[in-house]
Amino acid sequence: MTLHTASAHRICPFCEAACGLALDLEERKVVRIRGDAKDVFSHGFLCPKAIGLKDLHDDPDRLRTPLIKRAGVFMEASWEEAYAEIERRLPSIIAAGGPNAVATVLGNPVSHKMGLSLYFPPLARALGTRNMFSASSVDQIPKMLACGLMFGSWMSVPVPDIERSDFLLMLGANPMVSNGSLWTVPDFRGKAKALRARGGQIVVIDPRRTETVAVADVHHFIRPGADVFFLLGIAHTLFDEQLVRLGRLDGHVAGVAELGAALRAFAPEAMAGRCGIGAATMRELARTLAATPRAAVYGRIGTCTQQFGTLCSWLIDVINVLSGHLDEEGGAMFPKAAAFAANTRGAPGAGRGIVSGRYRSRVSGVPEMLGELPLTCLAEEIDTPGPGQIKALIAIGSNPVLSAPNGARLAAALDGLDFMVSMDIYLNETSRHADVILPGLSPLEEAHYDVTFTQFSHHNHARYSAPVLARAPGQPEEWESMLRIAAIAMGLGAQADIGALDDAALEQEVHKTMGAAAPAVLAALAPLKGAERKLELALRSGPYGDQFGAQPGGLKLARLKAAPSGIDLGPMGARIPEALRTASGNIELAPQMLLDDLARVQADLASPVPDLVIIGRRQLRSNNSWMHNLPVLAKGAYRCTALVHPHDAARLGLADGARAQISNGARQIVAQVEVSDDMMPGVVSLPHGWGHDLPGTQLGVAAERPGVNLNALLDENLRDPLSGNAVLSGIAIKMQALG
Ligand SMILES: Nc1nc2c(c(=O)[nH]1)N[C@H]1C(S)=C(S)[C@@H](COP(=O)(O)OP(=O)(O)OC[C@H]3O[C@@H](n4cnc5c(=O)[nH]c(N)nc54)[C@H](O)[C@@H]3O)O[C@H]1N2
Ligand SMILES: Nc1nc2c(c(=O)[nH]1)N[C@H]1C(S)=C(S)[C@@H](COP(=O)(O)OP(=O)(O)OC[C@H]3O[C@@H](n4cnc5c(=O)[nH]c(N)nc54)[C@H](O)[C@@H]3O)O[C@H]1N2
Ligand code: SF4
Ligand SMILES: [Mo]
Repeated sequence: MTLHTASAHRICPFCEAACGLALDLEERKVVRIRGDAKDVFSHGFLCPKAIGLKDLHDDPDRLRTPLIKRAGVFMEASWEEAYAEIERRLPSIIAAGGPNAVATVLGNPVSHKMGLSLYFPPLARALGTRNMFSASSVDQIPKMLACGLMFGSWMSVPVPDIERSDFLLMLGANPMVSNGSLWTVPDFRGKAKALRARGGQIVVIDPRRTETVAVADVHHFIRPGADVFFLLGIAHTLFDEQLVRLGRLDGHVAGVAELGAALRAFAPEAMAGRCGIGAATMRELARTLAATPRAAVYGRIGTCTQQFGTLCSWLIDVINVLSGHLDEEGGAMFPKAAAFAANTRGAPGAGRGIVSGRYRSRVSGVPEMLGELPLTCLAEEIDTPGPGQIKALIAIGSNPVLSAPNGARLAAALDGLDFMVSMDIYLNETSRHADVILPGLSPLEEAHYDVTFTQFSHHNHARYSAPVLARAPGQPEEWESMLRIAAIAMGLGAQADIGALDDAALEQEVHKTMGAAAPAVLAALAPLKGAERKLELALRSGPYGDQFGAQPGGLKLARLKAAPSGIDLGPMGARIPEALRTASGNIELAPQMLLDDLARVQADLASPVPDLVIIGRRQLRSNNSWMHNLPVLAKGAYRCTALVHPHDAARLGLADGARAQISNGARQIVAQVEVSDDMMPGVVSLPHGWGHDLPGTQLGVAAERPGVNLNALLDENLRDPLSGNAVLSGIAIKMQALG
């Protein structure tokens, strides 16, 4: 007997680093997972989570069959039965309540899955609802708003060119654990080490002395939520000390004078007390940024999930522009993705800019952003009666009962819905509320192209992964289920020919974008279907594409398939003004909406500083709320601990390892204390995504050590008013020892 062995490649779908993995198979089972040393982008790097791919595939709790809830109990069902149940219940809700009676909520995995990200738009069009929600509004939407206003498209987010940089100022990010976010940068450790080896320096601003601080040169504690004061102090200094130099961007930047005037009130000396970082440090950092030819400022989730999230996000790139580092080698540059990037489509250099606030949420009147309403408004839109109330929900790769503030209210609201569908791979804290659960495939069973994170990659590349293992017969891909639900919403029924629907949509799109070339393009795409066909169209018509023959040697799917370790498209290059899509064709440095918000900062300067606040924390062997069921990642020491500075522990009588009650008004949780001088005094850190002790789930491993839910403490009504993003950081708490 011969052993059937094989090897395969797969881009890791677990985080934004998007590492290329090499898998060894025996008898069609994965036996080994390594980093793919030949990968043109990640060069063999992987983290411990990658091994979880195997555990996920084998997890007995992972759903493989649709579930339908009957009389409160989930029963296994066929795909036909599951779609029929949706057809039986969804259309009457739309008929009675109109399109807004159905809501959608998308979670983080949607952006890691080609099928989900490419086929949500047709589902959204078919539903026509304004009630769309996603994890973006507990995450990065402030950055997208700021970049949209400055550069003209939501996804034009500059990223540090770390391989050529000599100075990095990083705020509210911990890439040693998160492996980077809005910055696809596998092996941050290796790149940081190389930066320092060539004489460069990394400065980290964080209320915790993080794992990233351990590979940096300098660390400053900052009061949670106070980054705006620090960044204003630096931006002020650039004007005050005549350090502004636009360099090559001169002539492409509007609003410099207005900005200078607006910043006059924010001298570092006036900001220091509020942010906890001295004025001399802010001035020195401004001078270093101005004097270092290759430098960048980068901020991530810690700078977004706070009440001034949009201002922080804006100021980071304001400083990059003013200090001459935007769009420069070694600075903050714009990736040029091979497919799907809005800033590579249409006429280069100018566009329509972004629009937001086209409508407002029904209950709290929060403005629309990116076609969405804040996730923190979902519960009230369900549990507040009246015309326009949400009656049905389609949740896609989303677990807001744990991931969003006040999950208890949301859980109760979900129980009040007339109908709920979850597209999910687990029966978990959110999907337990569904009437129908449609399980996705294991990542090993589906093809992959990184639609989203190629747009934030520090080095341009294109890679495609073929399915590693065959899926069970009859198991649809997730994009097929989305089209099925779309067909049901359009009144075409569960038996509709979704292939024909997809063809019609493609024809329409190609005729709109390709004009006279459309018939030839459609003929070239004819052999493909679904997500792969969309990918082929985007690649071939994209910035490196073969333009359907006009650029022989250009990219197309067949070339990617022939290069399993990917195709290197080179380091980031200068893209201003070509990448801009603002109406003026300039970088808008001083959008009025942002200047106006400075009044709120002024007013906040005098606010009292609470003596104890809580922030979040990410952990290497975890991914938000959903990887705690994988044995290989769940093992080891108990991790859901509240880190408390020794001074605070002494003051509050909290012992290491003891349990303590943490409260925010009437909201309370009990957590295990871990005394740690890595914390800034007055700041407590607890990871999010835990709390797997709710009834009705099927998460055997996670339930053994459920942890506690940080979000149960947080207030769903606290938002950055500009972007609607949730405030998750710097919330005042009380802490009390338990006997
Ligand atoms: N306090 C606090 N809260 C936070 C954060 C924080 O820092 N602090 N971070 C926020 C951030 S940045 C984010 S992105 C959100 C994340 O919020 P969510 O996206 O709601 O949370 P996840 O835990 O990523 O849940 C993903 C869901 O997708 C399912 N899933 C996994 N793979 C697949 C698949 O292939 N197909 C389908 N259909 N489903 C799949 C999982 O079972 C799970 O139910 O959490 C936010 N919440
Ligand atoms: N292993 C692992 N990797 C992940 C995830 C995960 O759960 N686990 N989640 C993924 C997701 S969805 C995302 S969005 C990314 C996020 O990626 P990152 O943004 O790198 O996320 P964090 O590791 O949470 O780092 C945020 C840092 O901000 C600090 N911080 C908190 N409040 C403030 C503040 O007010 N000001 C400043 N300056 N700092 C503050 C925290 O102490 C923390 O060190 O990570 C992704 N990668
Ligand atoms: S860093 Fe992220 S993408 Fe890379 S192996 Fe780990 S989880 Fe996967
Ligand atoms: Mo996120």
